[in-house]
Amino acid sequence: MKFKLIYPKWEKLDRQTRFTLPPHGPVVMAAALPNYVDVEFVDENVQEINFDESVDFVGISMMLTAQIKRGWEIAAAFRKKGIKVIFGGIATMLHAEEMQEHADSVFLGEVEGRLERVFEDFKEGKLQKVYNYMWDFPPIESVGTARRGILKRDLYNYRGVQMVDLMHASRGCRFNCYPCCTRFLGGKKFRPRPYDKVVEELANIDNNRLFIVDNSLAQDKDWEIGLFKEMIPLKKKWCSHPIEDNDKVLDLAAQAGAWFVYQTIFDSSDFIRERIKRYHDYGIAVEGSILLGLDYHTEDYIKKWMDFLLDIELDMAEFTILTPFVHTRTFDDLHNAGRIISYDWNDYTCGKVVFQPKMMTPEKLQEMYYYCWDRFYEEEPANYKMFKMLKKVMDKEKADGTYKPRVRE
Ligand code: B12
Ligand code: SF4
Repeated sequence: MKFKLIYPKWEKLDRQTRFTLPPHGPVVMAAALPNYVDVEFVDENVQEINFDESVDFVGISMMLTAQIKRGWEIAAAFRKKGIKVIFGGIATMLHAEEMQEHADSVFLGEVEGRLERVFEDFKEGKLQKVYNYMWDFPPIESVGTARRGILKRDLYNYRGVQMVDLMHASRGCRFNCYPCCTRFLGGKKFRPRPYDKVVEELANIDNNRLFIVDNSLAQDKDWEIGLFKEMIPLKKKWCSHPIEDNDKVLDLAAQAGAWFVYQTIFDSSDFIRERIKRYHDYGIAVEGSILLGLDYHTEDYIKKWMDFLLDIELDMAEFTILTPFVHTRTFDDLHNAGRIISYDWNDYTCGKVVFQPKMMTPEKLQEMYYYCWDRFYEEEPANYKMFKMLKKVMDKEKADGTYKPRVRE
């Protein structure tokens, strides 16, 4: 059976460094497909979709809200030809009801151990409108090695340099941050994968540079310590979301190849200054994730905050605008207060103001967003900072003999 799995394109943040990471959801999903399914994957962010190819069944994987309207268009084109379409992925779960209007079937939840039934139903002409496995999590041991072979990996590079492969060592998140919907998706229980499965998967990725995409590694100190100890012999180099602020953990993370972290910078306190310094003390670079538009953010506050960000010497920064994604506390508050000004999901890129800020006009917040990007990268442009980060990883690789020139011919 020929199954075409598609990852729709979305609009990137307009000041962001231009490169595309390989998607993770689809390759993990593909690992759980029954053997008789012949899967072909298309990432529309780097490839064209051939709508004329003959296929039996189409799957559309959507991670971000900003992808879904394009996903609907793609689905409509295939359904017009009589080809059945199933939706899955994070944004499908978040927008479950409206998704059902645009597909033959909608899969909600994690797929491991569940796709046999879906494909049997399809073969027998009994595809269900909804497969709802939300919060009915499969055993974490059943998560298999992602099927990276379906990716055209040489399309994911920065100026010809091969970038990272993606991997996850756990699911769930025990925190419940204001703008985030992960609790709704993966549950509040932290679910680590068994170390041996993680190590086996890591060891078999033929790329030394990785992005460990877990929500936050800082969920369980003992687990982190165990994980990093297991990872040291692999000599991989990796970036991740936050790592626990603890000497032993940071030291082991650095030994295990921690290259940089995406760390939310929520204010200009000494706590944040110290947090960043401590990563740096262990040789771990930091890409700050800075969210603009909270109720106490005035123009003056943001400007002073910018000075602080430059002062603490963040290696890179990504500025985003508070966006009320569904199934977050942010959405509940702004929606209930009548402050949302756009429900057009294409605007939900995190680079556009879609709500009425408390301390300024939407136009001013949009202007401050560009101000922050421009000010942060004024003296050292993003390409230069990016190159410095790459140099850090190359130096680490040269030091432990894992360096391989990765520039494509
Ligand atoms: C990794 C990640 C990223 C990576 C993405 C790398 C990549 N190429 O994939 C990075 C760091 C780049 C990123 C960026 C952003 N992200 Co992000 N990210 C995540 C994170 C932590 C994990 C996603 C993941 O890979 N999960 C693991 C995979 C295996 O799970 P999965 O995709 O659900 O797949 C399973 C099932 O859904 C199913 N499945 C998947 N596809 C399909 C298809 C079919 C047909 C079927 C049947 C099943 C199926 O099978 C899989 C196995 O069970 C999530 C949080 C989360 N826990 O979901 C946020 C999350 C998706 N991100 C989010 C956001 C907002 C962003 C940003 C827009 C803003 C930001 N700065 O964070 C930016 C994007 C900006 C831009 N540049 O365009 C939001 C999405 C909100 C929304 N509604 O759009 C999330 C939910 C976090 C949050 N803040 O709430 N992100
Ligand atoms: S922002 Fe990170 S730590 Fe906070 S709830 Fe979301 S995934 Fe968890």
